[in-house]
Amino acid sequence: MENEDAIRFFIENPAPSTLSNVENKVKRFIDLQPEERNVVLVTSGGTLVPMEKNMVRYIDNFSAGNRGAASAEYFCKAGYAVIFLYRNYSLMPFVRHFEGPWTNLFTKRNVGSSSSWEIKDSLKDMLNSSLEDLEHMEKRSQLLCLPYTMLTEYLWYLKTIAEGLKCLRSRALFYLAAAVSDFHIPAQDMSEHKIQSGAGKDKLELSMRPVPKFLRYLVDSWAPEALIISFKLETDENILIQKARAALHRYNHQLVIANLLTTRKKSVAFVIPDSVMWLHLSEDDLKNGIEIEDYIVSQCIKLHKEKNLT
Ligand code: PAZ
Repeated sequence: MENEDAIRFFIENPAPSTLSNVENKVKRFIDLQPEERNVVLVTSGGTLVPMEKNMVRYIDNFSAGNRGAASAEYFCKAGYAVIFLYRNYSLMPFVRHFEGPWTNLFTKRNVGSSSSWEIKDSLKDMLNSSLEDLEHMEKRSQLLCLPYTMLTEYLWYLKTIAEGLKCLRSRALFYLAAAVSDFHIPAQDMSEHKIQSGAGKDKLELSMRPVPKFLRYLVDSWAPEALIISFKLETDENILIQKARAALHRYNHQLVIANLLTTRKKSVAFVIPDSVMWLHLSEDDLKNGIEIEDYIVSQCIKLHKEKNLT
């Protein structure tokens, strides 16, 4: 039944025209990897669900993309090759500290009677080392960045990347930090044109359908030998662990990392079938600029090694 849901979803939402380009890039990237290098897919950012076919309005999932971008960096630094599937214009590895209003990066310098804009002195070293790191990772074929916007693009790309990574068997790791919509408006129910307001309309009623649970297909058939780590975001702490456990039980993968919206940057819980381990940044960590993704990624790599030893 669930399998039929997924097949129907892909029939009703045909592949984006960019899919073969993504497929080729992924294949080339995997071919370039040395035998001993592990490969991780890091997903990041929120998916967008259109309300109209000629889209004016949409429903978005919250995510700035910091978790994904920071984690991708730590995986690269630990020697992994990273496929970074990210929401277009969300944060990106190595240059994530320079996002935001770009005019903030520059200062005006007066030289004699003329003036010119230059990068602020305080940012020069950081910019230099970030761009060096990025260049280094790209030269070593350790980073492939693939943008998506729509939920349908995300799901098609996820499937295609998983199929590409299948040949790596247990060397592949999936680190699913993107915030993926649970609901969508099926194409056949979607308004062709901009939904109209006007006289007599005092409310807008939308009917959305659940998105098939693709994690099941990833675990069962797209990437059965890979280590699969998903994230669970909640806003109510009373249900967080229970929901993470339910996901683990339902999809039968290896780890759910649970976090609350308000504390996600300093606390996460690692939920595995028979235990829960909380990871909190200490006051010292925070003072020293340690990021929680540094610890999360180390734990995930440890788990990947352990899985491949057994
Ligand atoms: O992108 P960000 O750093 O602002 O937030 C990260 C996060 C909360 C989106 C991520 O840790 C997460 O929980 N992703 C899964 C969300 C979900 O339950 O669908």
